[in-house]
Amino acid sequence: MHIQVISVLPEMFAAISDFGVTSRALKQGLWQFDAINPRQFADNKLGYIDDRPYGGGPGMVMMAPPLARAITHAKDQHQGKNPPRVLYLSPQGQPLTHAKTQELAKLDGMILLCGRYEGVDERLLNHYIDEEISIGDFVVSGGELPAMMLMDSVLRQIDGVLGHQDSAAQDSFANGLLDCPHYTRPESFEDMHVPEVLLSGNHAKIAKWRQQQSVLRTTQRRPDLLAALKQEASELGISEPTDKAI
Ligand code: 4GX
Repeated sequence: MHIQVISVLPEMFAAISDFGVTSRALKQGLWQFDAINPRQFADNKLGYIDDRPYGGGPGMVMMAPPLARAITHAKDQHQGKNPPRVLYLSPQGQPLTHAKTQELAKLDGMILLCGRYEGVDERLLNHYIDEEISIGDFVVSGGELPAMMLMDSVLRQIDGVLGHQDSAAQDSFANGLLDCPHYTRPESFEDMHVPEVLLSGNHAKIAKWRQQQSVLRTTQRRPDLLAALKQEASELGISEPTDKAI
């Protein structure tokens, strides 16, 4: 997958290109990365790409023309047979979910527009952006960290990015539930013991316990996820067994 980011702070992306599993995968050629600074497409020598908002008010708005040129340039540079998806990160977008990261992981490429200041001219969003995505109902100072969160969550769905083949399948949300608790040595820590079942060596029992813990935690912490799972089941025509004649 070829990921191109458009950002006035391209150096921030070292966090994902130079560290951890995403860096190793980049070196292995499992994905390609380019950061494009939209200042290079400014129509002034100083590289200004923002201006005051029409109608007044505080802050600055990123101008449409330089961003349009940056996106067009990114599309021209795109490697891969299918056109890349153009995404904008903002709190006004659709919430990012596990299902969305799986969908994006199948793409040949993504162009991620990272906004700074108060936002981006709406006309650019309407004509150059395929999808607006939010990483949560809170505000950060720019689209770079949200873009890196999206990139990391998408990249870990790609075969070979995680060390262990089924690590991604074991993640929270992979089956619509929260993850089970995990333990490692020592067996006893500050008078707290590892659950006996995990020391039993009975793999069927262990799998059952982990599944129960996942359901219990989801019920206690995220009942909304359980409700979504029930909704999905009913849409698939899955119902609880009945002893009544049909
Ligand atoms: N999930 N931000 C975008 C720029 C901005 C300001 C105003 C539109 C209107 C965010 C999030 C997020 C901060 C990225 C504001 N855009 N992005 N940025 N939550 O908070 O994705």
